[in-house]
Amino acid sequence: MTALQDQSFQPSFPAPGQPIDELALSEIKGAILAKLRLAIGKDAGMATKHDWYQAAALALRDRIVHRWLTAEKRSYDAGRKRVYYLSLEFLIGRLFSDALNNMGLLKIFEVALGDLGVSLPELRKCEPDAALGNGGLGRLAACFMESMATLSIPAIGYGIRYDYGLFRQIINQGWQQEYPDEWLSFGNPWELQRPEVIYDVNFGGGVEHVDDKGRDRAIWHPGETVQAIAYDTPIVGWRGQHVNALRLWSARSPDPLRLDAFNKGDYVSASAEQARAEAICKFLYPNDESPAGRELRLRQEYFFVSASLQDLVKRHLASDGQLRSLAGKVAVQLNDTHPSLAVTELMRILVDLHNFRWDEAWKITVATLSYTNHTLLPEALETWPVELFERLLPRHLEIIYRINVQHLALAEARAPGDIDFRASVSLIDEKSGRRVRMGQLAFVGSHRINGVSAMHSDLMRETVFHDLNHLYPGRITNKTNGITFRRWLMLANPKLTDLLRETCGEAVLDDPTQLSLIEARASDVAFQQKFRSIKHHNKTALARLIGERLGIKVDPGALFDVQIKRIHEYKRQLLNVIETVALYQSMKDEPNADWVPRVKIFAGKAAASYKYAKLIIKLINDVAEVVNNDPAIGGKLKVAFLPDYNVSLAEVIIPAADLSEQISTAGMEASGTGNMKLALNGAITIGTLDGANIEIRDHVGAENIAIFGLEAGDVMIRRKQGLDASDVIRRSPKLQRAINAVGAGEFSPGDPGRFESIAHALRYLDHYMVSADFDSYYETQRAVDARWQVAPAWTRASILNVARMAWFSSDRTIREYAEEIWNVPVHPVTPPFQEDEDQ
Ligand code: T68
Repeated sequence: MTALQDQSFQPSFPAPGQPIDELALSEIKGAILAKLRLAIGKDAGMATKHDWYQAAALALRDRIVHRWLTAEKRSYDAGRKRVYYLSLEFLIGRLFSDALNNMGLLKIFEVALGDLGVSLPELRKCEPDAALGNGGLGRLAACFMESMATLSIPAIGYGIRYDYGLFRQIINQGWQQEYPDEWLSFGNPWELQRPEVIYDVNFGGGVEHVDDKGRDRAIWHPGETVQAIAYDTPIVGWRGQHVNALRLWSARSPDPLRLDAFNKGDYVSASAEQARAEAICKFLYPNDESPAGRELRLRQEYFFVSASLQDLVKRHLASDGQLRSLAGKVAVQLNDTHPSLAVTELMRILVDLHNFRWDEAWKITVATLSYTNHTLLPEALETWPVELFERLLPRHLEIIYRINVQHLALAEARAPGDIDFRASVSLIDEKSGRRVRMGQLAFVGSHRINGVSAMHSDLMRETVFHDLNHLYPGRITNKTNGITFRRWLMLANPKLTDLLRETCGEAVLDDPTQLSLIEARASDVAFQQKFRSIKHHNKTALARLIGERLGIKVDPGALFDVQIKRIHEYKRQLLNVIETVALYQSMKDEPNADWVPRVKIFAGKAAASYKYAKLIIKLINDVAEVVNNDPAIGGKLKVAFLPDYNVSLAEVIIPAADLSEQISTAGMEASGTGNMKLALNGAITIGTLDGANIEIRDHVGAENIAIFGLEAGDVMIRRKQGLDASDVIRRSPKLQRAINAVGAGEFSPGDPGRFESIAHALRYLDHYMVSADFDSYYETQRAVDARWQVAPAWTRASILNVARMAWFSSDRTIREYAEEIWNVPVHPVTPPFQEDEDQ
């Protein structure tokens, strides 16, 4: 066994300038070359960059797999409780650098590849950005996987291996266009196919009832079967001490080819079943905050829930022999309502397949499951027509009805005769056709339900889950989101990381609370100078990218104002662009005033069917076209919309940001996580009191964040008064002028009516409070300008943001889930290094 495969081998995380171990270096080089020849089938002389990337990734994977197998064995031998994270989305992005960094092999691979004549930064770009998620929800799942591995929690993430991830966004003449994301076309070196791990997943057919002494048992005779095959991707934790699997299911037909049809020359029908089965894992639904409302989506949900539960039950039976102990050995976390069918599927497994009495099965189910809610938007709360359920999942519908009987009896006991209360908590919505409510189902079937920020969890108790909270008091709890610092600080911002290591000591890599040590240096001129030059370096890289991709020249000395997230009305990119217009108009009025040079940077995708969001993208691009080319403002304002936002682009933008736009309508953003990534990298937040912004303010200090606008309570009151914004517009000449310019086509001279609908909404249908919040936002932006002009004060606030963000590490979040929901122990990382005590 080689040194690097040996389990006692301790990965090294060399500080800058520390020498490399020559023996390990030559071994890595040998491993990469061997992969190139034996796994890729190429010689160094003929290998493409992509071949080198694959070879290096495979060499790294070998080292991870050794640790993975050891970790698996260790946790089984110890009979440890396992966590299963069920999510239809994992927005993992690229894994190469992440895995290298966590294994402590980043430096040595860089040198090894350099010696072989290839550059690591170049190879990194060969890896497609795995976009198996829409936005925050999917990225959170990816951060959680990394933190669970870091904390040595035995866990599996279950999801779907989509052939095509989130669409690729192209901006054509300012409009968004969607193209398929072919992320698997060059193969995927990280995954291991498990042809032997295969489960039948059934749909349709009918149900036969068994008279079995009141056990409610049934036999389901399905009409269709699809097979789920496992693909495992190892997720390595910090310092490589523990590795977990991300297990993604691919669908195929048990009968891939009907030979009779094929032999008759009917090739289409011969593989029709295969096509129908494969459709399940073909696409990630490009929906953010609104359910697809399509049968295929429900098929996806049941497909992955059923395969995952079969898999975890089998594993549990193999180690424990009986299901009675399930909740003691297994915790299943439902990431939003998409896996809610786990409630009914686990009941079906226990009652129909393992002969449990209903009540005992129910206790086990509730004790095993817990559910995370990510949104309060009524249009995003998933429901499915009863008729569709009847056709696709007849037994599950019966189970839902049976759960509902018991549940409504409890409601009746709690509020006798209160029909409205019963209707509000029922699993079936009787108002708009009969529909199954997935949020209610997940709530009733879980022992804990959590929101993702303090405010969001409070609003859950007060609004959508008010009545359910009354019925099951104490179930709702809060787990404020977090982000993995390994990716969002160490990897994205290596220069800042070096400065932090130098200032706080090596322990900062393991324990983010050490970041607070830079507080003492926040006003230190020399430290500020270093800090600023790192930001400038990152901004220069982003400016280069903006130049390359958009042909727009931006000055790295300008204030980089960043809004990067899904395009949605409630996130209010529109507020930002209207303020841009107003600022532009003011600059034109007084071209010689002392304007702070600003670059407004936008990136984000709109759901393909979300017309209004796509129009907002067009408006941003039309405003950019005019502003960027107007010599009258002397380049003081630039607008850049970077296309195809993804994890890799975020890794470049975030370290370069000065100002972080977190400007959602108060009460509408459940948490946000981009807000945390940007603040951790020293951006100052301009934001509303919404989601986790509130907790960010509490941590960084009110003087180091720019808060503006209506609060959630104000928004509710104002909405009740009506959505007409004429009053605020009348009082705000700047707003009036900006809306008029947009509405009259000043930014769309070739199509003057293009943005009339936007102007109309701003005037009369201000549901998202864009007009209502405009003045407050505009003034706060000018206060930001004033602060920017005092560089030491700005830098101090920026440093204090970094120093005080430790709490937003996803390690903290996962520790809370582990202790308060899953009841599993965590094992913090044990650093291999010893601080030199003589120093
Ligand atoms: C986000 N939700 C929240 N949803 O908007 C954000 N929705 O505030 C929060 O920080 C984040 O979750 C993590 O908790 C989403 O990203 C979706 O992507 C989504 C996908 C499918 C259907 C509905």
